[in-house]
Amino acid sequence: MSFVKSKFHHPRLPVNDLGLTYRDYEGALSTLCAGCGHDAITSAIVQACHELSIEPHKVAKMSGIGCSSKAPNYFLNKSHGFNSVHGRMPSVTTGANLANQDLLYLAMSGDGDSASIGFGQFAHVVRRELNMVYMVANNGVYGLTKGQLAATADKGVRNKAGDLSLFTDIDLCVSALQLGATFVARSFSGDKKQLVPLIKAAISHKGFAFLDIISPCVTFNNHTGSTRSYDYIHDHITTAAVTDFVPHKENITSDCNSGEFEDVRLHDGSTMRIHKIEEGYDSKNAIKAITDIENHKQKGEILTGLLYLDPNASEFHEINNTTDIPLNKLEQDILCPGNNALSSINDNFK
Ligand SMILES: Cc1ncc(C[n+]2csc(CCOP(=O)(O)OP(=O)(O)O)c2C)c(N)n1
Ligand code: SF4
Ligand SMILES: [Mg+2]
Repeated sequence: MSFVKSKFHHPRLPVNDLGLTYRDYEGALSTLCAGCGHDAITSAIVQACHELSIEPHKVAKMSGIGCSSKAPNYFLNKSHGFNSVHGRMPSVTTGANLANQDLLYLAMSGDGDSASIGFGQFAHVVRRELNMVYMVANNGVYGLTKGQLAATADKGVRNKAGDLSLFTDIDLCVSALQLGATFVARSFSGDKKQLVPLIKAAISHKGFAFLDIISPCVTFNNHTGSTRSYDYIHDHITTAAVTDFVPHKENITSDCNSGEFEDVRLHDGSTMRIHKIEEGYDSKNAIKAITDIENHKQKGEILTGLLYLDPNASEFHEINNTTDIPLNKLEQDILCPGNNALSSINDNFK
């Protein structure tokens, strides 16, 4: 197998507003197992960023450790990236975002990375409402270390080695909702039609956007009895709302009858269109979203789609009233308040 990616592409590939083709948003050749769900997520991210005409140099790809955390190497090779430490991506992203709020923080994590060693960091970055897109490639196992059960594995399932999951699983969408995330969605790596608009909407959301993506591990969690295998997901997936994403510069067109969809205006002026297939599904109700997730789980189903959105969300810098200028661009004269200011501060402590 060759590990060199061909640079050749068709001369008439479609270009976006920046004149870039989707190939300009690709990364290195993937070294993940053939058929790994994480590669499908990579492809959805490439498509979403190309269609949104994201400037690659204004993106910071953040990750921890795991097969999923390797994935940022396979998209957006012209962007910044920080492959950090297992479970520590949220604190590294918080630091980076504090220093430069002008970048788009696209984070990729695994269920081991976020629901086990990094669960504490996950909880705090949600409640701090950091402006970022936090994606978890959820396969129910630690893929990179050969298939140990992750904390997202359903109680009672066995991994490929036969080990039984003894404890209650952690549902990261439920946790994110309880901790105050203002955008919460779940999707499946094999459903690009649903995944791409959700990624685009998450990118346009101002505030903390969480996306849990069921992403089967073909090597260690695709056996009979697994609740994260391709077959199981195909048989048990239920869609809460079919979501479409419409950038504000495009005319909104639809051949749906009114009542079949709802347009939700996002903070950046773009529009998210939710096609309701469940009578009265309300994506603005976090409590109901938790109940819906749990009710479907009782029936052995995985509820996907946009589960919750607060279009008027705030974010970390706003809440903390920080300066609009990225900290890494503050000049000496702003950073140093001068003698008089220092003297008056000191006077307060006398
Ligand atoms: C501090 C630390 N503890 C443990 C490990 C070993 N380790 C590497 S990846 C991993 C789990 C990865 O699982 P997940 O985050 O679900 O990613 P996946 O490989 O399934 O995509 C573990 C336990 C490590 N690298 N660092
Ligand atoms: S071990 Fe599993 S998660 Fe890791 S690359 Fe292979 S299929 Fe993907
Ligand atoms: Mg995993």
